[in-house]
Amino acid sequence: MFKAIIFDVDGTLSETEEIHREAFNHAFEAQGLAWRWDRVVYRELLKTTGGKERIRRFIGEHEPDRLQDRDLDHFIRDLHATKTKAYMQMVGNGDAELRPGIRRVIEQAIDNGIRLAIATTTSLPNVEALLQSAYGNAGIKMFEVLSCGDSVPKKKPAPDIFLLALKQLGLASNDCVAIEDSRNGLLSSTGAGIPTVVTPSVYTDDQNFDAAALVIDTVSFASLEAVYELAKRKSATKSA
Ligand code: XBP
Ligand code: MG
Repeated sequence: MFKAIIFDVDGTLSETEEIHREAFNHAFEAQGLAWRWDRVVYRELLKTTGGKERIRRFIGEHEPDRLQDRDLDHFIRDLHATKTKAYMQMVGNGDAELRPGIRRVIEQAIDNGIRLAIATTTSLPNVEALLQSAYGNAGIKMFEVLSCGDSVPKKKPAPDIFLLALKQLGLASNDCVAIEDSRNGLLSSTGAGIPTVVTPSVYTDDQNFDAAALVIDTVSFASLEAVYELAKRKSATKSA
């Protein structure tokens, strides 16, 4: 049996990207910017992981002169902080529901002594707000490892964030299974050698998931067990 489940957050634990999008637009308005990200624009921008990196990409594509600004880093950091505050507020108001199947998988993992970890590009305060809203104060303690956002030099699709989660768990990749919703996330988890189940989300349902062991709408504990056993069998045949 696998020893740990490593969860992605946005789009996997919960369909939070619409809340992120609203929070970005709130921050743009609050800072007097005429920018508005609609769903079509956001679907494309989401291919750039990390909110700060996403803002920088948008500036490069729409207001390239700003790239010369000496205080651009400060401007982006400040704008992103406003966005994170708005996001936390909305999640705190209960706007984010766990995706179907997630609560049951977490329950069964705890019943079976399976360790829980998170590997996400989003910021730690956002993860804490979501876990708090879903489980109250006990939420954060349920996850032994919270590997988030800027704690690694390279964000998804680089494997860094999943490698950090493995290191903090003290486990090998083939002791774990991962759940992701996006191609960037899948490339990151499989890049770290972790068998991965993909549950496509509203913003990733058109992406390529060839590297996934399994693509399903709703994750179940049995689907994680199946993916783990398949990966174990594959590595056994390879070494035979
Ligand atoms: C998805 C992301 C994040 C969020 C926005 O993270 O790429 O950037 O879109 O959150 P995940 P921040 O790995 O959980 O799918 O603005 O805090 O980056
Ligand atoms: Mg995701």
